[in-house]
Amino acid sequence: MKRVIVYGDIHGCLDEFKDLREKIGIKSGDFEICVGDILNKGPYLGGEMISYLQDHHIRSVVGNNEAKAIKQYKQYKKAGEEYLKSLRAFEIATVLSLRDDDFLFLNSLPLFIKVKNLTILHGGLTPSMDLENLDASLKKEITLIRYLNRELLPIPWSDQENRYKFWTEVYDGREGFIVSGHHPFPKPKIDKYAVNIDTGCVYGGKLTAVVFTVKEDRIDIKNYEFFYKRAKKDYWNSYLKGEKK
Ligand SMILES: [Mn+2]
Repeated sequence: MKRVIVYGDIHGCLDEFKDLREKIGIKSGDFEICVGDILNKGPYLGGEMISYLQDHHIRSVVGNNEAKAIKQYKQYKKAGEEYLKSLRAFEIATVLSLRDDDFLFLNSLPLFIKVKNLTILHGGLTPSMDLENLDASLKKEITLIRYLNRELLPIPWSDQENRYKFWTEVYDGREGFIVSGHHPFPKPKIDKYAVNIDTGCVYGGKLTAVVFTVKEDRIDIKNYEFFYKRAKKDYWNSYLKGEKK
């Protein structure tokens, strides 16, 4: 392993993802990992995204959108067509694009991946969470955490008023240097022990990758490099306009 390359939230933006990989110049010996939310909201379907990752040996952690697709696929298999009526158009498209094999792939995605002194996860951590000993009830939280309140507890996305700090600002490095996604910022959010690389490609922003080099069996977390690919359009807002009609 010579380089570790981590990709931000792709959300079905496969064209941008391919372009970004080309820009980086992927070669054998590179270890590629996604921060999750590979599917939903964007132009390419879940099944297509999974095939691409598998064909290119790209790994991923689970994002909240994968967790949702897993749940919806299970329900669909149990209750049939009738269940789909309760879903939004993009969710139906995702569910119908999945084969049983894809479902198994989604189900196998880990909550986090540790590569030496580097950790990849989708959302975030609170100061009291221990990744190796997570209570079952907290597992979902890892994919959802963004801002914390004054007690350093996670708050829902909608609770703007009680936002005290973004979780990366209080993270102390105990789980290694973390690369995460889930909350889009205009550019990567860089803190002492973590970097968030969701730059909102599906919302017309850009897709970000961060590239680390491996030196003497350690990952050099002081000298990483970002690569970007601008989104061709604001896919999600185009979708929302169509949904309203
Ligand atoms: Mn997410």
